[in-house]
Amino acid sequence: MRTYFSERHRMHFPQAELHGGELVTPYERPSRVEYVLARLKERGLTDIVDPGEADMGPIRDMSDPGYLAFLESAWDEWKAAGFAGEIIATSTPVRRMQTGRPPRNIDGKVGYYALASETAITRTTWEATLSSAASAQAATAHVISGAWAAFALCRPPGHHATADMYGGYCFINNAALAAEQFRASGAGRVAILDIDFHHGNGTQDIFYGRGDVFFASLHGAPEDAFPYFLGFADETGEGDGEGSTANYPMSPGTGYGEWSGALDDAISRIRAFGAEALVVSLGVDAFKDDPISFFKLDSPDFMDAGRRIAGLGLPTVFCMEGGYAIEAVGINAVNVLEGFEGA
Ligand code: OKP
Ligand code: ZN
Repeated sequence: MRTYFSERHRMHFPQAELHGGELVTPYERPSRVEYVLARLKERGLTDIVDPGEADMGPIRDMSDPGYLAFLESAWDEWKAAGFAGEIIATSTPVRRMQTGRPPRNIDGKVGYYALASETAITRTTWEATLSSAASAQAATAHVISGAWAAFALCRPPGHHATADMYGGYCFINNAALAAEQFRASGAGRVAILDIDFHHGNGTQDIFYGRGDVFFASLHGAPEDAFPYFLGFADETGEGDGEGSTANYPMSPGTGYGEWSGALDDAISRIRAFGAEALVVSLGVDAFKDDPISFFKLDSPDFMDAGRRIAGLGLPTVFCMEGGYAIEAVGINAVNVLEGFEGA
């Protein structure tokens, strides 16, 4: 399986994440990718290709224009306002404050477009974000042109990003771009399987009203886990999308027995849906030693999960999402790919 990966991911490396009232080195850091690359090479998966430039057309089609303009100019506006630090959201429109009017003031605009404030933006975040999207696009193009599967080693991740919000370390939704690209290439129905520990609220939101893209997510229950406000089992889609969303929220301490049962159920839902192509949001933060998560998967479990996913028999793009037990991220992510390939 070929990997698409851009060196430009390093251009997103904020100094700080707001965590527990402290500014700490972000969990989502460039070295995560180094561990994945090292493991790919160790396992002989050395077909690693630079994706080139992102195709802006599909990104514009998927995004709110004001949101894209914000991401492109946020840093310059932040500096022009005289702020010395990285961009961090402070005031967000919650409950009865939502008039849908983005402020002119950059501090206000940051809050308007943020869904969480842990994620900082720097001068070069946007360039790294586009390189991540480019990897998803190139991997999908590779599968559309006949490869059975491809791995987009995306960084920053994407599954929390909506058409008009960033946060949870995500800015542009790479998995959603891949799914739309499959649709545009002629696949009538596409499925997205999100095995990251966190609910893929952004992906869900983008496809919630659509019947052509099925979204399934296995994640920590919202009562206990970020993003806290979405990912309940009774979120099943709306309108044309009714029945095309499947959420599997699970409790602290969940191990592979229960998790793999949910995976099998999601897989059978995807089969019944009649998907012609698959996008996997490949987070490996369900791992037992992940510092910000609470499932108990072990490294061999990821290989078994890859095997089960391969049972769908679908052309597949894997998009890297989370995983913060840094030294195990490579083993766990590549285990999914090897389980898939060996199936
Ligand atoms: C992104 B992905 C620690 C909690 C921060 C954000 C988690 C984002 C996870 N400060 N909450 O889904 O792996
Ligand atoms: Zn995650």
